[in-house]
Amino acid sequence: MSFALPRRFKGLLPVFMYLSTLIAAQSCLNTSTAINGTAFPPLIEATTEDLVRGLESGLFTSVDLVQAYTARILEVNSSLHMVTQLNPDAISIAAQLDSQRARGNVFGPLHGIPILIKNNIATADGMDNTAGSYSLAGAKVPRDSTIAAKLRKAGAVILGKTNLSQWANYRSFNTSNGWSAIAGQTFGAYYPGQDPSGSSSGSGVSSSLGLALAALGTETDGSILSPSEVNNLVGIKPTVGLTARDLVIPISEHQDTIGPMARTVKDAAYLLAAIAGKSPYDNYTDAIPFDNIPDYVAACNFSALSGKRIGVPRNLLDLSHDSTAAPIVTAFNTALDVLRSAGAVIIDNTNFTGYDALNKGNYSNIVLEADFVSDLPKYLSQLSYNPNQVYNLDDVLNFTQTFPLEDWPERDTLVWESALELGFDNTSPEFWSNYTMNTYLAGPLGVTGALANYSLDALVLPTEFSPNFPALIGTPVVTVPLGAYPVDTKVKLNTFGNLNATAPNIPFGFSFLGPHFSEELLIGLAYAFEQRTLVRNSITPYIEPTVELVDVVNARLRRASV
Ligand SMILES: *[C@@H]1O[C@H](CO)[C@@H](O)[C@H](O)[C@H]1NC(C)=O
Ligand SMILES: *[C@@H]1O[C@H](CO)[C@@H](O)[C@H](O)[C@H]1NC(C)=O
Ligand SMILES: *[C@@H]1O[C@H](CO)[C@@H](O)[C@H](O)[C@H]1NC(C)=O
Ligand SMILES: *[C@@H]1O[C@H](CO)[C@@H](O)[C@H](O)[C@H]1NC(C)=O
Ligand SMILES: *[C@@H]1O[C@H](CO)[C@@H](O)[C@H](O)[C@H]1NC(C)=O
Ligand SMILES: *[C@@H]1O[C@H](CO)[C@@H](O)[C@H](O)[C@H]1NC(C)=O
Ligand SMILES: *[C@@H]1O[C@H](CO)[C@@H](O)[C@H](O)[C@H]1NC(C)=O
Ligand SMILES: *[C@@H]1O[C@H](CO)[C@@H](O)[C@H](O)[C@H]1NC(C)=O
Ligand SMILES: *[C@@H]1O[C@H](CO)[C@@H](O)[C@H](O)[C@H]1NC(C)=O
Ligand SMILES: *[C@@H]1O[C@H](CO)[C@@H](O)[C@H](O)[C@H]1NC(C)=O
Ligand SMILES: CC(=O)N[C@H]1CO[C@H](CO)[C@@H](O)[C@@H]1O
Ligand SMILES: CC(=O)N[C@H]1CO[C@H](CO)[C@@H](O)[C@@H]1O
Repeated sequence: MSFALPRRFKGLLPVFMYLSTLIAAQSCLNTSTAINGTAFPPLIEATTEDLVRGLESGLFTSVDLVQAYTARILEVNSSLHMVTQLNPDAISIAAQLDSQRARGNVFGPLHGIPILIKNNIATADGMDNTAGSYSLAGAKVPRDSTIAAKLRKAGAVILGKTNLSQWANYRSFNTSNGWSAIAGQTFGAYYPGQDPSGSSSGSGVSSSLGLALAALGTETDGSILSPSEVNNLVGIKPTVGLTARDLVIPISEHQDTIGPMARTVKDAAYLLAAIAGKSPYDNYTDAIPFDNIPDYVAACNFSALSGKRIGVPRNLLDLSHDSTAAPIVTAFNTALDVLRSAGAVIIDNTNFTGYDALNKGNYSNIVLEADFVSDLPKYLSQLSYNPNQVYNLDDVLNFTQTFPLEDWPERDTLVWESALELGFDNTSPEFWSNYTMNTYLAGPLGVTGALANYSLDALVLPTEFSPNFPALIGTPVVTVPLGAYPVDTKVKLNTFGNLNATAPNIPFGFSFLGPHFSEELLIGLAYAFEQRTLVRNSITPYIEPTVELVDVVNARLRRASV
């Protein structure tokens, strides 16, 4: 589920703006968004703790929140196409949660708080789960996915489904990030026509603009990290197995994972705490090594970087593949000083020795293709209603090539054709020899090897270069905003030719990598970095919704008084 297309073009000059943001961080005192005389931040900045405080003190209700976020979605949807579907039950769910709160029955910190989820995570309700394909329009699942069920159990309101790169970017060699047949082209909010990256494109755009508290994305190789980076967000790509994947449209059981995309590290931590854990429907979650999920929110500690040994796998910052990423590397190098001044020890050149062999080999393509051929039919076989009778990749391929709105052959289906030509699935010896090579090069000769050989706590990379090695072995990554392209950046198109892939003001990020199930550690490091830099607040979207909670609350009070 989720494969990020590489961004081929980059801008020209570095920018690293963390100093200027200390001023922007004051806007919690913004009086125009105060509610009944009580200060409240604009929704583009409101955190979990702000929302909890407002709900607890009766400043607003969960129904108010649903109405405010819905109004904001409708304000920008015709420009950005980031939300595929709104939950028709959201208001009644919020009303129920409000009355439960009134009776003292609060499920947790997310009680009554709206969250958007990517349109490949199934819910057994009035919403579709399509991965953006007409082949799955109207299809039904027998129950909620574990992830959706956990969100509901935590009291969150599932507000709607976000647009994505169709099939999580696993269909075509020549398409655009954030495009799906069902919901059209998603755009980023930091430049007109911005490539939103993918495949969790709509989740990234929605979370960044405050169209919900936060959103969930999915990742196979880069699909949380990359759209988090270009949409100015914190993204957590969890260890494969920390979050259950049942009833989530798959690419690869060995690489798929589900995680939060939020405006702050702490918000992302609250969301991860709600969705992490074992599930009888996904036995990869059996690998979770602890009985109780660690307290990810408590891990947000300003001193977390103190005394930590942090490695830089310098040979991955490979500008020969992507020379225009030079400005990102400059900003990254400057940011290493932030870690040093927070008490971390930086060990440079902790290189990943498997890098060249991995690039030359074809193991990762083969692993994903064989997994997809195996895992897609397992998902389809669980549908309780399958209106187009698609049961395997051949069926989906045929549907896509014969259904005009799928935009074939303009957007090709070569990824699938290549997978079908492979002629084996993930039970074959050929699969296992490729999987073994892949995980050896990315593990012992990559992430886990560097951690052990240099006695490191964690590794850091520009997010641009961070997804691939962790993707192949299923280890976690957390990305935090680092900067944005400067005003004089030359605008460059994506390869499909319909999006501005590099342009002024497009954000980029800084990634922390660690061993399997090290989310608690990485969240702490990311928080300590975020609190010292506060880059996000200094980068502003060119388009923003204007409805705030105060508008919804005042309208309600006016209605009540007539
Ligand atoms: C206060 O919030 C409003 C609405 O988000 C925004 O337009 C305005 O610029 C903010 N003012 C300050 C001083 O941040
Ligand atoms: C507004 O605030 C005042 C005092 O601060 C309080 O007495 C009143 O109940 C509040 N009104 C609403 C509708 O919450
Ligand atoms: C991309 O940016 C250029 C230059 O600012 C602008 O003219 C064009 O409209 C943008 N593309 C889209 C799809 O908005
Ligand atoms: C999960 O269960 C399947 C059979 O249902 C088995 O083939 C597979 O090895 C198990 N995987 C793990 C990681 O336990
Ligand atoms: C925060 O981290 C520091 C440094 O590791 C540690 O000494 C301190 O106890 C931590 N604080 C909390 C509240 O965990
Ligand atoms: C690590 O990689 C960098 C960049 O390719 C190179 O300059 C450096 O010599 C390498 N260091 C080691 C120890 O291999
Ligand atoms: C790599 O694998 C893909 C998919 O199986 C195939 O299309 C491609 O030709 C292979 N390339 C090489 C160099 O073997
Ligand atoms: C291919 O799809 C078309 C229309 O969607 C359908 O009529 C036809 O039977 C399908 N062919 C196969 C071989 O599945
Ligand atoms: C990988 O898969 C290919 C078939 O595409 C096979 O020829 C090869 O032996 C497999 N194993 C390795 C390690 O390349
Ligand atoms: C990709 O698609 C675009 C738009 O149809 C086309 O202009 C371009 O030539 C295609 N590129 C490749 C490499 O096929
Ligand atoms: C589905 C949906 O609600 N679409 C809305 C998108 O935004 C435009 C303009 O704001 C509305 O007219 C649509 O109804
Ligand atoms: C809810 C919403 O705004 N959905 C829109 C997503 O994008 C498609 C394609 O442009 C629109 O048709 C939907 O209305």
